[in-house]
Amino acid sequence: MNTNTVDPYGVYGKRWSLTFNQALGSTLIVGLAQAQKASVNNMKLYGSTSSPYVRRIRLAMEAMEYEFEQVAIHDAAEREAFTRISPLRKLPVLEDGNTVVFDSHVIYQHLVEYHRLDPLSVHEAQLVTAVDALADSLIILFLGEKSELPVDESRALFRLQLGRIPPVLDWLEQQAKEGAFSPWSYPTMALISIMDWAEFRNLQSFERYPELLAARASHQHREILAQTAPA
Ligand SMILES: N[C@@H](CCC(=O)N[C@@H](CS)C(=O)NCC(=O)O)C(=O)O
Repeated sequence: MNTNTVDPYGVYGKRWSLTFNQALGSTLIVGLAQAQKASVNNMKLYGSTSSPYVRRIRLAMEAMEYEFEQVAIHDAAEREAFTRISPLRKLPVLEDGNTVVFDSHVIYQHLVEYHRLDPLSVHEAQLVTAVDALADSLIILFLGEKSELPVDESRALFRLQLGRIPPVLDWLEQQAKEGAFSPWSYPTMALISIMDWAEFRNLQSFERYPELLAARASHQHREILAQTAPA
């Protein structure tokens, strides 16, 4: 309340205002606490146990309560039904109360805004983008193989991916050498998710990238990694 304004109600009015403001304040605090609690308890993550994009979000949500609902996104009927939840027909999708958030990047942003995850620095965002480039290229190669196409230099679609993967890995290796994946941060979660997935699908070996292997090994003791290993 602005104390410079004339108070037509005198002392009693002031008292009333104070009491009212205090009451309003506590109502707001209780209301916010309830909203946050309700929101935490109402979270549902749609995903799969193999997707590297889903896994990075599961790792980031380790300390949160949420329901994990598996979607067989490549099954025609489930895919069709899932369109009601996300027009993109891609995993992950987060439902938080009445809010539906699709794409791992937007989900992470949502978790920063409403569930106190650390915001990413520009460097961290760049690390995640490089991991995405690797992930997307590997996924295209995987889908090429699954579609029984010739996954080699003869096709521009695959040539571009095959040409991108080594320089991205070299760049990530250098970043690992400089300690970028030492903290248990979102870029590290994204990196380990794609490394494990690439091996799980027999798409990429990391033998030539000792710094990346060492960075992953330094986090191997975390139970959440075993709990979310690709299956
Ligand atoms: N940019 C998206 C990529 C998500 C993505 O590609 N998800 C894959 C699973 S790893 C998917 O749902 N694929 C189904 C499809 O492409 O139809 C994100 O960051 O969430």
